[in-house]
Amino acid sequence: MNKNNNLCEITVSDDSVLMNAHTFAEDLARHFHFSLGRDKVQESHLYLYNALAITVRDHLVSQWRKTRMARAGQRRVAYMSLEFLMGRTLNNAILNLDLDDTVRAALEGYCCDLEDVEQAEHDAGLGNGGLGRLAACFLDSCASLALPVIGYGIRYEYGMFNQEIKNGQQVEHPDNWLRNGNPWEIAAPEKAIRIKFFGHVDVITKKDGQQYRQWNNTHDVLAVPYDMPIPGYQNGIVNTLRLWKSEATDEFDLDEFNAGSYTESVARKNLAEQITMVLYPNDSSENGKELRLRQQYFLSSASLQDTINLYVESHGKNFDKFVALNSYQLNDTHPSIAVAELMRILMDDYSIPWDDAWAITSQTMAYTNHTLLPEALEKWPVRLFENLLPRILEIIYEINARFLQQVAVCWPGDSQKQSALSLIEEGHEPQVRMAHLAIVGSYSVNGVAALHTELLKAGLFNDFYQLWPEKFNNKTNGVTPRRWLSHCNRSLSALISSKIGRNWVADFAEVSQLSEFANNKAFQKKWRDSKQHNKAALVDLVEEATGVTFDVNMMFDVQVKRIHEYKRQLLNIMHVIGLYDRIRKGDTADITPRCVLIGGKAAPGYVMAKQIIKLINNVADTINLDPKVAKYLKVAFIPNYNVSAMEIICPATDLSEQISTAGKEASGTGNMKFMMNGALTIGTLDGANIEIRDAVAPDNFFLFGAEAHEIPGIRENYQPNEIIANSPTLSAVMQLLESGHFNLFEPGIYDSIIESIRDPGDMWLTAYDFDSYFQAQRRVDECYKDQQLWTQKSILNTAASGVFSSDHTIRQYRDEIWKL
Ligand code: 26W
Repeated sequence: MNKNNNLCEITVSDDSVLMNAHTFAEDLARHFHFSLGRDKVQESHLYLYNALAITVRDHLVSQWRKTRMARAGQRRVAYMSLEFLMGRTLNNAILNLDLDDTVRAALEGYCCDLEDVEQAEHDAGLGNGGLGRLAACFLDSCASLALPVIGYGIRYEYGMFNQEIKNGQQVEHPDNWLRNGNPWEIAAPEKAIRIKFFGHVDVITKKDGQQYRQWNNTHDVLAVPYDMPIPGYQNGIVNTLRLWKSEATDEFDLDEFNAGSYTESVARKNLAEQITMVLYPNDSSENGKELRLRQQYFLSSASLQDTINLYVESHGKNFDKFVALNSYQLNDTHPSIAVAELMRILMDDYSIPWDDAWAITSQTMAYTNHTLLPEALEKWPVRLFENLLPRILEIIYEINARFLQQVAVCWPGDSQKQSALSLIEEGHEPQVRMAHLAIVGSYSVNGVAALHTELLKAGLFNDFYQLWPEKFNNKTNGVTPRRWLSHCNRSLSALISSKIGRNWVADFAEVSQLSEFANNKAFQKKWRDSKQHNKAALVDLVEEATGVTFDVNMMFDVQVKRIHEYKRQLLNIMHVIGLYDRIRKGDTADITPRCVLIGGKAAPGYVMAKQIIKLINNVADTINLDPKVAKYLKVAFIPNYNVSAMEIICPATDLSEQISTAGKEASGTGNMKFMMNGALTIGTLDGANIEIRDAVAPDNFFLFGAEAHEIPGIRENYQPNEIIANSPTLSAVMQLLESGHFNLFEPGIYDSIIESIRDPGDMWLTAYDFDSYFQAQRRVDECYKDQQLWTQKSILNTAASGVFSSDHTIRQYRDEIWKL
């Protein structure tokens, strides 16, 4: 211990001596008995889990400190995201720290398996779907590649809702994921940051006549950091995910206080705490709720101030080196208000003139777009800004005025271009277009798959592309092979390692060596055995969750993702109805028995998506009750699909359903998880499916459906009723739907679904793609009958999945955007 001034530094002699395999069991016992005060293992394993988590965390903390120290003075990236869908942490930490054997040995004294203990951990579901899980995979890859990237997000008290299926319908329950505490987080209340809201802007004139602006009379909220460790894969690196919790300041409203309303004044603190209370469960349409805008500003401001404080600590108020040392990646437009907020901080807090502040901002911000759906593009009413963030609105107006001058130079006298590109959408309720703010303020704009980026450049953002072609680039998504193969599929991982060694976990390109063994009969047999083993685990999960008994000898056909019309779960269930019809009519000669699993959550306000869930459940009930059908077809809707469920589902899947209307799915990442685990894909030419098919070769992918470039032409003269009339299979499906076969006691509940299929304005072209889909499914059936051929294709899929590792993606971010 050495004392200097009032700073007292405590050094621990040598972490590696204190914590090693020998003492792990003792450390675990000590935490169990003393830190937590327990002496019996309960059925829930909660305390044992907590003791184990703290013990593992001890190992992380020393590496965490070393990583932090080694990083001082280096260029860093802040990955800003309203969502981080982390799932469970324990097993990932054990894998990345290489503690598996140690932990298993230590648990022997407690009469339970690691797998049992892991179940006690609640998923951290701080995200909706693809975008949030991508952020989590990226953090794993950044740490594994030893990159100085810090994640910034919100510590929602309630994550993604829990979904229950009651009478076939989705019912939402709050996800109180912190109820039993969170052993992984470390709070630092002393590092809280002040965030301003409301108030007004004063113009102050300095002695030298210079004017500057002050945002006064604000209602401030504190942002308290909670840090989560992000271990790299067996490389001694531990990065940080910093999640902000909102808290009230200890200040009282003086007027209220003097008026004697002490209790009211204290109670008002709740308002501040509301900001980080709950994750918004919408993944495609924004309904302009003020609280959501508060969350966005809260995250952006806290994270920017945090990075700037760190910079100022070592460089003082000279910002010359700021651009060289900092970059911000905006995960969609959700944190794009950071563009204006960085301007505000630099100008108002550090007296930097506009032009210099803009040079800094526009050379540090980078924006990733995740969707082409127009309804998902965020816009905020100007009137909301006026009230909540008046200073920010001023800055947005000024950015816009200067930007529109540039537009005028490029397109002189073109007022249409002015209004199309403006950051402000005029109308009776003027709105701020957040995507425009993000593009104007960033040096990089990227899409998340090749097709998606091309569509952005050619369509949605074409004007911006013409202005600044050099900003636009593609970064095809990826997923981490640690969680999505090594951890979740132990049997296949062991088999892979037996052939090519274990280095593929760190360098996933090495899986390509598997293609050599694709035709090896003995290897194929083991590959199939592993799949059967994983299918047995999924059978248990489905049985427990739904009561439906799947059969490992049937093909497992799976579609799990958010429920959305463009993802076309409806098309999937229509194929199921078509199969059911064939089976009932005795046309079973070339049917391959299959178990169809569908899962996913619908946004609570998305009526059509909820009706689709109900339809899937009713179809499942009808089919599963029919004994004549059981041999050929079983259907289940798995409730509460989440990260932990996917860890059991993707290793057990034979057929991966990626059937979105072409041009609508930006990338998809579930498609990659299935491929890594040896599933074959049936899919459209959409998002990353295109790259998946190219990588594995067309022979090993079941393609169907209209292509993105054909779709506008098809829509022009779309006659679904004619298509239905001309297709016997589709007619039979519609007949079953329209006769009320699946809703005998609930007349009319599917009318709007039926109408949507028959509507010439159907955006998703369900009827158009049906026959093509049905035929592709017949090719699937045929192929699956030849188990050798199927297994060969399965091996080739895993072998070709190397480029879909998020390590590969992150290397591209590192080299082409972040320049780390
Ligand atoms: C306005 C509310 C809101 C919330 C979330 C709008 C949009 C979103 C996300 C953009 C939805 C999302 O998760 N998009 C998905 O991002 C994945 C990662 O890039 C892609 O793989 C998916 O194709 C895309 O749908």
